[in-house]
Amino acid sequence: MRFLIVKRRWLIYTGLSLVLIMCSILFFRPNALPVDGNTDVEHDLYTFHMVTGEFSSKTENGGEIESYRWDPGTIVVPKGEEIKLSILGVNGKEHPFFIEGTNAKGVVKKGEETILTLKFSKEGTYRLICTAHPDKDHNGPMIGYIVVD
Ligand SMILES: [Cu+2]
Repeated sequence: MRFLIVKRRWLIYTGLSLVLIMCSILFFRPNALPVDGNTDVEHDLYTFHMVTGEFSSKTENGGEIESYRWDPGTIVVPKGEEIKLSILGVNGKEHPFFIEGTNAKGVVKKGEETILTLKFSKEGTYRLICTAHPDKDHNGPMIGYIVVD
């Protein structure tokens, strides 16, 4: 029976070699490993995107229920920074809206992008409310939440 004898020193040398190889790869090609937070999109840091969406379903007695939504339903934005909110109309013909506690308002139309420039000076949660679909009796609630932090 033959045994392969592995000396502790070999393991250490092998480990050190691997570390050295990894370091030289990173030194010569710093983008070789995927890194979170690659800042190529820095200019877009304060642009927030939403779309208008729709849920629909049939009830047991054959009725239809539907609800329009902002998607994502919540965004977190920085306080005191100018941000852009871009909303693309996908579902629903038209969504007139306002942001509670501000004078921001507008309309999102199907196939069009509505872009607002906003700056919140106070922390808090602001509701983005579609006046055509504000609650369940009007195919809503189409209410989004803008958390200013
Ligand atoms: Cu709406």
